[in-house]
Amino acid sequence: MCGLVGLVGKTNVAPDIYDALTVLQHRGQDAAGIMTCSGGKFSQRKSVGLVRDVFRQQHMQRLEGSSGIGHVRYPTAGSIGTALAQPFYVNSPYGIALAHNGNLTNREALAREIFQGDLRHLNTDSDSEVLLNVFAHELQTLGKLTPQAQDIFKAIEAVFNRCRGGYAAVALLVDYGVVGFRDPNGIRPLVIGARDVGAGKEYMVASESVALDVLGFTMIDDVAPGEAVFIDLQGVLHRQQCCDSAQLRPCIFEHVYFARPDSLMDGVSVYKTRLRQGEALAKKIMAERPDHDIDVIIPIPDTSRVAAQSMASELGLKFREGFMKNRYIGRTFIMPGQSARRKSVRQKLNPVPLEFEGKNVMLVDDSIVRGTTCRQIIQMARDSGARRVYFASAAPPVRYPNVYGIDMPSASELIAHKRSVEEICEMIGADWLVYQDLDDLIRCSLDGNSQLIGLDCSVFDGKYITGDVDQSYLDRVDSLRNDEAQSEDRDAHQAAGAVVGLHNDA
Ligand code: PIN
Repeated sequence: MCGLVGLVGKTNVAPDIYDALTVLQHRGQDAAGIMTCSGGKFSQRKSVGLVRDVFRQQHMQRLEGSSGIGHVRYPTAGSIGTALAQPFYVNSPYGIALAHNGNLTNREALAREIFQGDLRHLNTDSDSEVLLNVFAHELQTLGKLTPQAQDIFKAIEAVFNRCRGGYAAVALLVDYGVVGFRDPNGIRPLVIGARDVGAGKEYMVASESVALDVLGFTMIDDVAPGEAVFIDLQGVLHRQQCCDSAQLRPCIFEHVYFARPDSLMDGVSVYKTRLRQGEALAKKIMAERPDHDIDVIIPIPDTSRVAAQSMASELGLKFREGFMKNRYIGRTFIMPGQSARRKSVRQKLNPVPLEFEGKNVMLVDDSIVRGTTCRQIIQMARDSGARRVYFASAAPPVRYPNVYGIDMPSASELIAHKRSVEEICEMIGADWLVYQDLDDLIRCSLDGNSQLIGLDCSVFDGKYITGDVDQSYLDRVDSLRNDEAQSEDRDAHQAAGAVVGLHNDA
């Protein structure tokens, strides 16, 4: 997952983009980048690392201009290293920079078209570079010396016709403004907000509403699926629906894990969704085992806390913080490589023994993906003296790979792939395992907005809503994603990053 920001302001925007990126840091910790535009020139700084490590004072000073875009990224298969940090840039037409969140399912075909038909060069295997080149080509085809909002929207209409998958993007056009767009299914999120300053209105486009909140912007709207927004340098907001067949099917996993709970996504409060998840789990527990002997509900911090709290209150049980988290260690889910993940769990979580000694504990997590960290955590609970260790997942079994921009492991590495709940329970070493039902999870998200009628649930049901994902595509994803392939990729890309040196230290 990645985080995006685009901003057109009245003064230098880099400090606000920096702050917005720190708010979106949970969406990616591998690399960060900012590109700004002033007087017809781009300035950029991008590198690997957290926002606070990538940008130093000297970088910020050089990032001049009242329009800009920013990006935080996490590593996906085949995309690690400084050379792949975003935004990406092309000099023609006009000078365009683009940052992207998501995944194009027809990247390979588009890469061929770009080279053979559009006569453009791609320097990486990143689908963000593909998206940028498709957009640039479509703008170029219009042949306008000075593009108007309608030209930009026409180009984006063509982007939507050519690009499949889940994607949201922000782009910066030299001396024209900032563009934002969201794929025709709205799989990846994007919001727009405004802020009044003395000199007029400033606009921000961002992956999550929380970035608007913290920077003092008022949310205007979610960018609709298949919609594009363009903020020109005079500070005028233009919006247009650029796809006839758009339908809102946002990614349910944003609600499960990725988004911050204080974000509002497509009119749904992520916090309330997670409260509802806990209530639904409690009802399932009462239906499955009305005479259960759970003494205490313990969340596995952080994401599951909200659901665990409402679950405890619905069940009339104690909610206790049994694991203390070292907040200076990154999210394990996006940590590359199995051995690094295993080590980091123990460094990240430490049990409070008095919450476990002699008790039947129900541990709650947002989801079970590989099942490796939860196995360790269950063992930690036993080592701390728990009598019985039960486990609840606020999401259903993750059985299928994600092809829309969430870096799930290959299918063979998903613990629930081709396994029953009983088998999974045994593998993770729990005395009882409860999964959320998919219908309940969907209801928890939809209940927040009556206009929302569907979600992308492919990791749970294997239904890929873009209709272009077949077994051979999944097999290719599988071979790119397993840990062995990823560590080989990492080595290769680190070497390539050093040689290609695409990054430009502003
Ligand atoms: C962790 C969120 N969450 C924890 C991510 C673990 C799956 N894992 C998905 C559970 S946090 S495992 O709140 O962001 O810290 O199934 O791979 O063991």
